[in-house]
Amino acid sequence: MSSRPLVLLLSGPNLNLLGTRQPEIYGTETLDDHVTTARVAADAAGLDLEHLQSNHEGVLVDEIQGARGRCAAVVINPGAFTHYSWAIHDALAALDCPVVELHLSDPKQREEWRHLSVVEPVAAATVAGLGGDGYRVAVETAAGLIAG
Ligand code: CA2
Repeated sequence: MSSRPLVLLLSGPNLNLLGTRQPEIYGTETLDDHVTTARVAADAAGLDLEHLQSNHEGVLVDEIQGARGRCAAVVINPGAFTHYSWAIHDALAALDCPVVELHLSDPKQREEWRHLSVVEPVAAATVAGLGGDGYRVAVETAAGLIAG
């Protein structure tokens, strides 16, 4: 059994489709590729990493609630929930560990409806616009926050 601090990586709706459409925005890598990148970065930082993707808001809320007292940090790409899920906002706000918001694209450079993030106010850091490399940067950011 590992005793390394645990990072929970959460992926929101439609991110399971990565690599199949809109490569000009989201790249050609799959979600599995990004999770592998995150795992390598976590391992190098001495952290364990768990990943869950869901298209369902309540499943993500349950998973965030389950992270309380169990995880050292949460890295989340909430997908479109970023822009309107106050339920995810409230669940993240109740955490006792740092949250890193992650996006492949930079939503603030896209359509106006993507400019609001309801996750941003409860995140210690946001990583956006770096494509797949953002997964490495987000985990390294989480490691820095865990280390204090
Ligand atoms: O840039 C990001 O990572 C986003 O979180 C991705 C979300 C979008 O709603 C956010 O504004 C920004 C959408 C993910 C959907 O990904 C797809 C990938 C391939 C085909 C269809 C959707």
